[in-house]
Amino acid sequence: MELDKLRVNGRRLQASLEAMAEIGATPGGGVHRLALSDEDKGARDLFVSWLAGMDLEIVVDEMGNIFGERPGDKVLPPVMTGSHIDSQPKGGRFDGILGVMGGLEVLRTLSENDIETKRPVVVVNWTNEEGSRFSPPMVGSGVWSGELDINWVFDRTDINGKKLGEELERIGYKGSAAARSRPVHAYYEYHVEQGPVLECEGKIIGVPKGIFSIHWSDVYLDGTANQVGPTPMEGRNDALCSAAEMILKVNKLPSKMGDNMVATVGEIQNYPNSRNVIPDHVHFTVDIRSWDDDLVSRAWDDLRNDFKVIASRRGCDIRLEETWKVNHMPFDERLVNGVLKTADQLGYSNHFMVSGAGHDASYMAMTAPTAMIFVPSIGGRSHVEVENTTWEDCEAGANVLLHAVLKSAMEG
Ligand code: HGY
Ligand code: MN
Ligand code: MN
Repeated sequence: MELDKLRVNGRRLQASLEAMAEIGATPGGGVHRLALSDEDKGARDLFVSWLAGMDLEIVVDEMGNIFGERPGDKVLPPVMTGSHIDSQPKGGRFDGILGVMGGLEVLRTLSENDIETKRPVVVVNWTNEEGSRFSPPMVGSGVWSGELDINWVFDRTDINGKKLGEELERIGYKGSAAARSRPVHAYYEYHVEQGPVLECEGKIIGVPKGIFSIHWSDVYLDGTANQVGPTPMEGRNDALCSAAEMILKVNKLPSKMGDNMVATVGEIQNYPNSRNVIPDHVHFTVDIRSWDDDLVSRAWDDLRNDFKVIASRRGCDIRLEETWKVNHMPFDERLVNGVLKTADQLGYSNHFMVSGAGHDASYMAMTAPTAMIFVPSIGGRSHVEVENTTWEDCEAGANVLLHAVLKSAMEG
């Protein structure tokens, strides 16, 4: 077959996504597939069984990253594509998994058409991209790219005190291969946009210039618990009221700092969480994002000072942890322009944009030329059970991925 006539099998891609959506399916139509959970294991096992059925070389590294390699000239660095199988607690049926299934569909299409590529082509599933159960996110690609220390990552615990490294062992995905980068000719990540831009623009393919800087921190407040009835309002050290004031400061931060910043408190625990006890311990998280790294750092410094003033005024002790930060990551111009051109050649409308969502591509771009391909999220929704993308758009994005990967895989 003429290479430019090659197309993916949209029905087969849909069937793969539907099969994966059953693993951890929630009553609300989403998925609950937290990193290193039994559901994550189930989806990993299914992915590996599909790879095994295609005579690919399968490697699982010590971080549980799963690679399926289709042969080419072993001397040449491969082209890699992939994303993540893990999901948010009440996540969507497309976030992450579309990029893993899209990569698998590309390999299936190349194999069934007996296309011999110069370079090997690798599909990858990165461990714990979401960072919801185990913070920080993107640890599989972070360790692989040399940016995160594997022992520090293994010691990260979930809310129940379970360690990441032990959970990886428990589900049988702590592989023997070193989780260390190798030369990669090009990395493409296919993903739902998770925002409203493509739908507003009426475009099918989004091509981000790169990914925002992301800063994660944890705030721990200690006050004084007491009986709510007899204790006067004056002089209370109410940890939850301190947190409430701080949370509103986070919400106001972007209008204060300007630019394209977003800032969110997504997680909070309140103890003892009893209606007739003044709260004495609160933990909450802060997520700050912008294209401008310095603005993000200044925003955190600003916030940290405000938090200390509030805690002192309310007589609470405060402990601040800067948990994780990744700088903004511009993608490879040649690859980005190649994806835009491929979308044009395939007849798909396309839009040059930026990604406010984090992806493993942030770390991959530190080790290899990298680009991403987005397709629209209906209603701009993601990280929710109603996350949705049309099958036609899924197929369109996979066709762009196919030809972007193929072009790079044929380069000498
Ligand atoms: O946080 C993010 O943007 C990604 O979903 N981990
Ligand atoms: Mn994702
Ligand atoms: Mn996500």
